[in-house]
Amino acid sequence: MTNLSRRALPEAPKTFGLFIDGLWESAGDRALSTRIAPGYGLPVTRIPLCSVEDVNRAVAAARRVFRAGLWSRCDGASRAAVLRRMAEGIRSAAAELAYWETLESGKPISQSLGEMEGAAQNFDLAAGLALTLHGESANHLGEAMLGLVTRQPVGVVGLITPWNFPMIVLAERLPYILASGNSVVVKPAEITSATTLMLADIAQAAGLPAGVYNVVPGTGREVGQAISAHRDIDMVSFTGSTATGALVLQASTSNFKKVGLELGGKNPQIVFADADLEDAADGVAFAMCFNAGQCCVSGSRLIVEASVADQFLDLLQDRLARVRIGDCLDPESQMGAIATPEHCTKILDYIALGEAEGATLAFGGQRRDAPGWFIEPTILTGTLNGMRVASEEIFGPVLCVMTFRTPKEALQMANDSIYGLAASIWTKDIDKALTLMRGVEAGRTWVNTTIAGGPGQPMGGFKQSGIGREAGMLGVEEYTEVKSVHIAIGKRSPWVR
Ligand code: TXE
Repeated sequence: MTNLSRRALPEAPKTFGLFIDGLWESAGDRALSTRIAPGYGLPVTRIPLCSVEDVNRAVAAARRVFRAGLWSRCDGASRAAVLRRMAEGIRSAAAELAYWETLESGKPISQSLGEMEGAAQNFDLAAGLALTLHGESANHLGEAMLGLVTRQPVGVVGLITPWNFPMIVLAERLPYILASGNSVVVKPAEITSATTLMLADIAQAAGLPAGVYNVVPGTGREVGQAISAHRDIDMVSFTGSTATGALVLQASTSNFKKVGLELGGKNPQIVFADADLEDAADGVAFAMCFNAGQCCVSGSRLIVEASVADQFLDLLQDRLARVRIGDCLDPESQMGAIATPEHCTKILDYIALGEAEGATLAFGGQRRDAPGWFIEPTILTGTLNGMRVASEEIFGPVLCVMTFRTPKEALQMANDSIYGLAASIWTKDIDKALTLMRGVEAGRTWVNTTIAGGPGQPMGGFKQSGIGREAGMLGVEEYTEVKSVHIAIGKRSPWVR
């Protein structure tokens, strides 16, 4: 059982180093970025900002160990044992990891604890996949030929992660990257680097060879860009905004590295009149408030059947009024802070823009008076996909509401977006559920639930929400190269006669 008593704030900010080739280095003369806890407005961590030179050293270490084969060529069972020990290490340190995650990110402590367990489960799953990863054989090529399709690690992977889910986004990628034998250079978001750095000790204690996991915190412009453009990195995995994803993709052409991108979303919650409206209201409330709406799969557009729209909004508002917002370290809090004051202003500006565009502010819309940065769950009604509030990713607890009359219209509204990350469909009619599920353009689709499910299923987006898939066996395969092998059997039929 986790001890859920409230822990005090740290007396002084904790200073971190960087981690290259199995060794901690102190910040030295590098600039230190001080993180102000968004839930409290107090300094909590100090993170070194690495240079391009640091990236080069980390990549060289990752390449060295990859070539040496300590990890890349060891058997799957050995890799699985290390990944399982990493899962256990995360579980043992969950309270400590969750504490720093909450301080840096502003998420409620109960959520952070849940995310540490989620992270551990990804390592457990990847351990199993390390045991089972294999290729194919082609025994149908005739008497004189056997075909093999083998998978091998792609090499050195650069991993750039965002601030909204520092540990869980890392854990939805890292163990799958490691499962096939790759080495990794990670750049966490500059404002939430603590848990990615803390994982280095866990990896080392679990027996991951030096150089396989390197962490170079720093800015996106310098370190992120250097990773994306690096000629000795074979693949880059990026999670963040669509605009920055485009920069990563452009930089990756330096050596045409493989690219995985998980980008923004403007995810529809489609509610039919025949749904269990109580369940749907609870789901829609959760999907817009989870992580204070700073979530790529956040439910940010409500597309509700006109005949029940008023009734549904009453049910939804009743629930939103009861969401417990605030004090991130209080185990009872459900919704935490907005990551930065700049982002808080951006969300409030979007709410004002919505009203200027003709939407009605039906619920919330205010910043909470607190030492940190909190915004109430907010509903804008009368929105249309053509409005900026209904088409751009706000990344806050803001729901845009529109109504439909037919399933065809609901589908058309849901798909009228440059994004295609996630969608939720609420109906008790199996035909509607299956038709909408097939037609909706979204990498993750939920029926009568939302933001649910474990790491066993792949995640990723359609359209401008990304390239590739993470987690599950597909997540392991993304980080492998496929080799097609033909083996002749018997005497060669001569070409030169
Ligand atoms: O994102 P960035 P920001 C969306 C969300 C949010 C907006 C801006 O709408 O409001 O993006 O957030 C690194 N080369 N999402 O500015 O810039 C950066 O250091 C390489 C959605 O924080 O995309 C960080 O580690 N890397 C999203 C990571 O990219 C660069 C999660 C993400 O930051 C870089 C986060 C560069 N030139 C934001 N510039 C989701 N899909 O969940 C920055 N980075």
